[in-house]
Amino acid sequence: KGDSGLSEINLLKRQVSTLEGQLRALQSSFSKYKQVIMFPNGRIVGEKIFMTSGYEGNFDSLKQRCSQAGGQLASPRNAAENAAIQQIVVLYNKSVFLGINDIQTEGRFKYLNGENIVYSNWQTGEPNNDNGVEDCVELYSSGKWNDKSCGERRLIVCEF
Ligand code: 293
Ligand code: CA
Repeated sequence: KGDSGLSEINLLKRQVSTLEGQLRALQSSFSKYKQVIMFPNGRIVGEKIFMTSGYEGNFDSLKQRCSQAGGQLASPRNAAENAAIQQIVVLYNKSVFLGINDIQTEGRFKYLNGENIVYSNWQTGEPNNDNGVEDCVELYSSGKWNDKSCGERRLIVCEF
């Protein structure tokens, strides 16, 4: 059993080296597929992916469509995520509805899971609950937010 231990080690070394090569190839292939699939309607921020299908509808319709696809309406939790959604708004020149509203309690904006928002980017003077009917949140091409009636139609952006 003298050098059979050594050849076992050498065998394992060759197997590890083979796997390293296969992993590098997989990483490079995956990287290219991500570029392709994100063009031009998707953005990646950390672990989060934002994507539009170009569909427009009211808040309930957008919420349902994102959920049906296994995601949820875009809910930016920091400036980087907000900027990624803004890029999609600029690309389409259409404002989007976020997964944020104050339907439950006027003036207390929450995510769809009921959590209070941890980040906001209101336009100066917003939210103003204009005419007392604005419980949803749209994101402008400036990246700034405005509260707006949930019955208006806006561009869909989902997060996954
Ligand atoms: C008012 C005053 C405007 C503002 C608008 C939006 C509607 O008309 O300055 O832009 O409300 O807040 O959501
Ligand atoms: Ca408003």
